Amino acid sequence: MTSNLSPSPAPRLAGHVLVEALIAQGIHTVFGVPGESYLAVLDGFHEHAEKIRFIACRQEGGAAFMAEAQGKLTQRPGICFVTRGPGATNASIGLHTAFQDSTPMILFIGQVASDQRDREAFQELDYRQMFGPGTLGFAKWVGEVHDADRLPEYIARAFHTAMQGRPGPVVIVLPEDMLTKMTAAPVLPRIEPAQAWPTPAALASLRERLMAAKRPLVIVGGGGWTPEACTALQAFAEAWQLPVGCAFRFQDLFDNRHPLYAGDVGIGINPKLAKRVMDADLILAIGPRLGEMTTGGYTLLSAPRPVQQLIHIHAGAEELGRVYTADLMINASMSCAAQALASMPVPVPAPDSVAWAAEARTANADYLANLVHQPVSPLDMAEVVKTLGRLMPEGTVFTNGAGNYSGWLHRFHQYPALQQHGRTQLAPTSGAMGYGVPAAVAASLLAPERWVVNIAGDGDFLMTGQELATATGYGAKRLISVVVDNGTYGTIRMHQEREYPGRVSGSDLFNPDFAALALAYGWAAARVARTEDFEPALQAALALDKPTLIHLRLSSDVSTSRSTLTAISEAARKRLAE
Ligand SMILES: Cc1ncc(C[n+]2csc(CCOP(=O)(O)OP(=O)(O)O)c2C)c(N)n1
Repeated sequence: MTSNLSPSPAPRLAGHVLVEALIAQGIHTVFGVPGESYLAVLDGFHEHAEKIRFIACRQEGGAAFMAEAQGKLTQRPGICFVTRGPGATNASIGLHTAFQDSTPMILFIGQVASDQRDREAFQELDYRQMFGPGTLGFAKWVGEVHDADRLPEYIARAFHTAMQGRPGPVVIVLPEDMLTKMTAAPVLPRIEPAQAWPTPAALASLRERLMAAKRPLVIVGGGGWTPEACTALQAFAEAWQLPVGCAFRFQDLFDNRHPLYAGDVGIGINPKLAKRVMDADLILAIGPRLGEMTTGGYTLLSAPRPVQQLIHIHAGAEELGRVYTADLMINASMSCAAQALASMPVPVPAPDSVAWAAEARTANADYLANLVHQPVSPLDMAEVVKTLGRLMPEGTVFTNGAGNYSGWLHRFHQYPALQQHGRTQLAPTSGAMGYGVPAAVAASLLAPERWVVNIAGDGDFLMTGQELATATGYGAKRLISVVVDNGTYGTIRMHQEREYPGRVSGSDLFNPDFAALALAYGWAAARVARTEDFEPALQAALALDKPTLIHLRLSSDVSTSRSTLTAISEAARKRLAE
């Protein structure tokens, strides 16, 4: 029998074999917090320091978010290493985010030695119970490696599982004694995910339904998109003159400046687009799992059977029919689906004569009209976002976590498409606060030539703000963090005013001097309280050779891009009085 593996490598530490395997998979950076449970792996990183680096983060939540961002940026699994119990529990937020966002990621966890298992040994946890697929939301698969000789098999499966079907996180548990065994295990070549193609019959049915439609709308989203797939998606939309909306926090899959762009189907959706979704006679969902945030809480598309005709294309068979019983379900990888759609014969006569050509133009006009805002003083968030869009170089990566402040970014920033600059929106569909700072640090360290802007709420920022130290320590430069300080967990305050007006509880914040904090981390800093001071502060940050934090001081009354706290509270009081 022939083999394509290099012939019998010399025996070496299993911890080293693991690091060699990652290098062979094209991984040059991993994120983590060290632990005594996986010293042999750390020694492997020392051994191969010229080919791979271990970024030591300040908390495992930050490390896991960084790996998740790496997965989004590279479309290959982001890699995170943490120690047992306390490390793994801290990292769980990154796993949950990777799961909800369909991001390929592998979390390696050091585990107690095999001869101590099941004694509740020091920091012992059973990760199969904790993160196993039975929990429906942490990991696609949890593997525990007991035999060092089988490391290549586990790693290969981890890479396949993370990237195939609906992409997502995998956990690999590493018993300490396994890592210190000597093994001659081979290093496997780079793994490519298996792809699923739509069948000719499914495509024919799709085409027939599209030809019969009067008001179709495409919604794109989900994991597994490549530049080629996004290019094909655009070609398909152009050939058929289809309006395209992007699912919640997947706004960079279609060029927002394209005349067929209809806007984002997420939180704070343009009311006209929400109506367009409801009035459509055919929704062609390519890739999104059609979750709560993309469906307006399952109201824009009612579950399980929407009023609109629904064609659902998804890479994970288990997602099809999970919530929505679509009229046509196609189980296909995004690149295969998009290529197949792009090569589908277009209608005769010319595309301009399709029934919905005028609708597509109106959809875009509505999107453009939604970019116009009413100026607010003294500090206008819409102007801040527009200034960033104007001054930052094309292809700048924007990151955020969770909070009302992100609404201005989502509404007013025009993201380019993935095929133009890779992913430029790193934002958690899981709604995890604290995501934006580590995601920005990861993006900056992985691609130092690019500019990265994080926008964070004051609550959001301090959840992972200590990762500013990681940025400084590893020499990040083209990095800006804009902290939107309104002195409150504003989103929660908004919900309180809606449901229990005037009864504020648990949502007020005491904040540090953010600019002074940034300086202490070795960053530059600026304070901005008026719209006109933002542009000079940004210009100064762009001229610097180190990261900058820009502290925006905002009134707590500024709640969303459409309303103030006072207005929300008054409307609620009126409603309750009726
Ligand atoms: C880790 C985490 N904890 C709690 C929440 C619930 N939550 C959602 S938004 C929010 C407040 C965000 O406050 P801030 O960052 O100051 O932004 P703002 O809403 O004021 O713009 C909270 C507590 C969450 N989404 N994630």
